[in-house]
Formats: sequence, structure tokens, C-alpha cells
Amino acid sequence: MKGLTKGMVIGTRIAVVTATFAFASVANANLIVNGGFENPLVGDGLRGGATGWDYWNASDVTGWEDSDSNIEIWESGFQGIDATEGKQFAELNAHYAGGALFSISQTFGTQAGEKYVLSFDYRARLGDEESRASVESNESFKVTAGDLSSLVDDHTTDMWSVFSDVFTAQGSSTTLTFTQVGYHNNKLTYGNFLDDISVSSVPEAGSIALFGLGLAGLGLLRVKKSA
Ligand SMILES: [Ca+2]
Ligand SMILES: [Ca+2]
Repeated sequence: MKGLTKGMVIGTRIAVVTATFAFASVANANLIVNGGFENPLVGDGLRGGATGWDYWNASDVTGWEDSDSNIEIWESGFQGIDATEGKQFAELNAHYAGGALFSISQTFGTQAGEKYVLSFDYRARLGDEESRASVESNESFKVTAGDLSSLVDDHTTDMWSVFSDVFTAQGSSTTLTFTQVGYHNNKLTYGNFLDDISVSSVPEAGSIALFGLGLAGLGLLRVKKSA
């Protein structure tokens, strides 16, 4: 009898855990393709087999488009900078392509009026011109998506920072765009590193309540098990 009860509890527990994880994976689904710039591999681009960094026409970079410029990707560890996700990251201020400001974007399906969480990691490449050792930086970029438009100018050279904000989709598709604003004197192609870009839907109130019930159920079963 004791064994039967225990088996029933375990069965229920597995069901709750499964449901909880199924919900979590739906809520956290990243709508951005190649948000960590893991494709293509550095060495396969226009620099022809070189290591450290590489650049491509946007049409050759999975998921991303640009404004008639190039997309530059670095290998983790190059110039002492590690990726925060995977083995590569992007430098928004990409390789020279005619003197225009660099901009990259990605369009994905959304529901008008729904809220989404945008998050990504960003880091500066150089300190200010007066003191290269400084953690300060005059690098900056603008990020836009749905009703969100934000100037990001607080990143430093000594660490990655995390951006996280919520936007409301304005239509059945949304375009996420990063546009270079600031760079160093005579160094248009330096700075504004990006990695681990993610957009996910914000769970609706009902889903959050169900999620909470699932967690509460888990907690109760844990109590039962330890009792
Ligand atoms: Ca990455
Ligand atoms: Ca560059």
C-alpha cells in the first residue's frame, strides 16, 4: 500500500514537472534566429581563412539583414574578449563598407498589441580617446523594435552589460534593428559588441497563474516526499 501511494505521488510529480517544463520552453522560445552569431564560422568569410574576426555580406549571415553594409563576427577570446554565448559574437561597427553607419536587423512574426521581452549582451571595445585604459567609452548604438526605441551608451570595455526591456508589437511582424551611433575618432569600424540576442513573448496573466500553480504543486509534492 505504501509502495502504491509512493508510485502515485511520483507519477503525479513527473506529470507536473513535465507540464512545467513544457510551459517554460514555450514562454522562453527565442524568436531571433542566430542571435548569438554562431553562424557562419569565422574563417569562412570574406577574409578567406583568417582567424580572430571575419566579415560577410548580410545575405550570407543566417537570420540577419543589414543596411547595405557588412556584418562582422569575432571569435571568442580574440583581443581578450570572450563571447557570452557560444564561441562567437558580433561587432556592430563592422568592416569598412563605404562610410555609412552600420546597421543590422532581423524581422520575425509577432501579434499586434502583444508584449515581448528583448534582451542582449553588449560591450565596448575601446575606452575614450583621452584615456584608452579607461572603462568609459563613447561607443553607442540605437536599438528599435515595435514601440521601443532606446539609445544604448552606457557600455564599458571591462565587461559585458545586459540589456532587457519590453516592447509591444505594432503588427504581424516586427523588425529588431541595431544602428551604430557612436564610435571613436577615425575609427568608424570599431566597437559596439553584441551577443546572445533574444526576443520572447511575455506570458499572459492566465499562463503565469497556471505556471505558479505548477510550481506550488511541485512544492507540495516536495513537502510530501520529505515528510
Ligand atoms: Ca555567441
Ligand atoms: Ca569592425
